[in-house]
Amino acid sequence: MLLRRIRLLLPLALFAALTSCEYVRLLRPSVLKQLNPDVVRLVNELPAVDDPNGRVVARLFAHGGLSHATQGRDGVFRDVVTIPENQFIWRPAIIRMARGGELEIEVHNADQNLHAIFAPSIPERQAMMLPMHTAGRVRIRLDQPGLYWFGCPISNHAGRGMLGLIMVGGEVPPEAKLDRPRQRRP
Ligand SMILES: [Cu+2]
Repeated sequence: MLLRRIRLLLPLALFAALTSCEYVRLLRPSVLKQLNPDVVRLVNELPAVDDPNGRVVARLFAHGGLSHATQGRDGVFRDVVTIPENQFIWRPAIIRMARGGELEIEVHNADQNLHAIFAPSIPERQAMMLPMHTAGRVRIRLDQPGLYWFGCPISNHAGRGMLGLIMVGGEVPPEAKLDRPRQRRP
């Protein structure tokens, strides 16, 4: 008898727990509308990023989303980034390169403010000014796998959200890896 009652109550309890759970609210149409393909790509990519970096990336760059740079026949990776109006973000905020090499970023400033891009590169960082409603291209070289930051150096734009990230994939030589197992972080 008791067992039967539990059998009846358990699904009800589970249902109550689920519907009161915050995550279910993510399924509302108004929220789903905000999940544009760039953001979905970012969410899908996060499990591949190691723990501490994954958390930083998720916290700072979620609304700009992620895109995969495409590699042309000439071997150069290319991607297009937009600065939307009045948002002080890069969209996408994260560019994923499958491996090291050259990356050409086409930047469109759709905002009414002057912006600029400072991007890491070997041997020297590249910079480009972007007056309002203009576009331009920067070509950079990143040889090693890892996370590289780019940003807008004007006023406090980077602090307001104009920080972006280039994630370069690929393997590093064994001698460049840490010689200890993966550690648990607090
Ligand atoms: Cu700016």
